[in-house]
Amino acid sequence: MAQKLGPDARKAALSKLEGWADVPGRDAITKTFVFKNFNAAFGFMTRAALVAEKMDHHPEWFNVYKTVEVTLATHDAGGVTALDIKLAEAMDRIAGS
Ligand code: H2B
Repeated sequence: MAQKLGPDARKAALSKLEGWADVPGRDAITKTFVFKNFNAAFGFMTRAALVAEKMDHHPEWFNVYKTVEVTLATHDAGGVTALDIKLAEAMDRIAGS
């Protein structure tokens, strides 16, 4: 099972990610993506969902119109693991393409 990242590894990983931040009061990371319209937001979610399913690692997310709020944590580990960093990187790639 994936292990929770220690404080140093967590900090290093977060510093390499653009726009991701710690969730206050919870061991998780979050980012709010804003797209140009609902179609772009839902396209992002569709593509990210396919990656998540392939990874067997799933986001918590909330969509309103063109905004998608994402929270990532590894539920089995009770915190942020390398899997969350990997999914965050994939989401950034998808959102940027
Ligand atoms: N997604 C996330 N974010 N955390 C998990 O711990 C997790 C998951 N566990 N997706 C997976 C599914 C697990 O329940 C299955 C059985 O592999």
